[in-house]
Amino acid sequence: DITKALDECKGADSFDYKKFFKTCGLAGKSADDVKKAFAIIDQDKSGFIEEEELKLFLQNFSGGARALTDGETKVFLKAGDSDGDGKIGADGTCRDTRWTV
Ligand SMILES: [Ca+2]
Repeated sequence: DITKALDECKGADSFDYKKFFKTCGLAGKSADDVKKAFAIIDQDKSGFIEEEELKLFLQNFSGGARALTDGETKVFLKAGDSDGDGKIGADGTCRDTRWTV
């Protein structure tokens, strides 16, 4: 669940997106559910998840959660950025993301 997932990565540089998705139950969810999660992370509704939004990723789940470190954000972004433009497409199909678990 979410609380456990957040607890597992509360230490700086301990965030692992695969582990997080798995623990919070996002892994194996339908494309529609993933799309909903993307819409929440994409706070300015630009259709893309930019580095700054990704940095605050954990706070979308809990207001008291920490921001990701620069290193964690870069790894997370790189993992999901399929075309290397520095942001992650959050369009209807989410086909632009390589975040798979
Ligand atoms: Ca955005």
